[in-house]
Amino acid sequence: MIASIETVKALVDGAERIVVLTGAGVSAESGVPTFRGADGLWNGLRAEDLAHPEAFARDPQKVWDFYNWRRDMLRQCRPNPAHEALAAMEAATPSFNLITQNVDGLHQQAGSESVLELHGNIWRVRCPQCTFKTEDHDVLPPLPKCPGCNALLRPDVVWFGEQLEPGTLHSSVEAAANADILLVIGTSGLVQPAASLADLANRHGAVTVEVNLEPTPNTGFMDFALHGKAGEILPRLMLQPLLIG
Ligand code: BJW
Ligand code: ZN
Repeated sequence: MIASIETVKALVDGAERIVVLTGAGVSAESGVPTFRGADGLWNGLRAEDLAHPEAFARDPQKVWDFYNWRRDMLRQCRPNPAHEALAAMEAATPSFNLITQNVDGLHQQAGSESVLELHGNIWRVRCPQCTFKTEDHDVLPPLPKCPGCNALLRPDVVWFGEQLEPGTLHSSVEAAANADILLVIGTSGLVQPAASLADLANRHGAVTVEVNLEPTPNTGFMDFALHGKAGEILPRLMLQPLLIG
């Protein structure tokens, strides 16, 4: 059901346990391209087709070029009012969980402290052969090698067909199952298991609210939908009433 911001704000204000699931749309107003739709192209290739272990095995140079291009682009991106409103919501709410599918680190840059990163983080790089893992914001050599074992390093992100980090997934499932309200913001809801967190929360009695530019396949089973830009809607959920007198 399409709701008014006032209705959703009253639900957020009245909730004790707030859980938020974000996707690429929350970073769109920071200039980060989304995955699907007209934006989801890189050099004529579909971004989601590069996020595959098979693509990396077939042409690691092309996949690394894509990730290095994104790292370079992301260095210039800053959090937008949606990220900032969610950081403020966390600070104002004793039980708050932010689950993100995004790998860009913009929630943390905005001040969010406890972020469950379902699909990893683009600033981290790891060795598939040994335990080496590192994090920095530089553009890397075209084919970076492990300093320990010389294997080809890879971005520490989750590609299609790969398992999500079990602890992060477990914490996300627990949070969704115990939420009073789940806000699902800027995701097409096509990628599993992230997409089913909304259904899970719903079945456990949470109020579910979708914030998106447009309807998604999940809109039908959400309790409420707000259509518009996350960077315009979320700050309005955090507005405090003016004190008079
Ligand atoms: C705005 C806006 C604004 C724009 N304001 N809104 C069950 C059934 C079928 C398949 C599967 C299943 N379980 C698992 C699978 C397979 C697969 C999957 O889900 N496939 C489907 C696509 C069919 N899942 C997996 O493989 C996952 N692994 C797994 O489950 O392991 C076990 C297993 C394996 C195999 C079989 C069974 C079990 C791993 C998924 C990893 C996804 N990885 C990526 C890349 C991450 C690294 C990187 O960034 O490079 O994650 S793919 C890409 O999609 C990325 C995103 O996090 C993810 C979701 O995208 P998102 O965020 O929703 O973005 P968009 O672009 O799709 O949507 C943006 C939205 O924003 C739109 O709706 C806009 O309208 C909106 N918007 N501006 C508000 N200003
Ligand atoms: Zn190594």
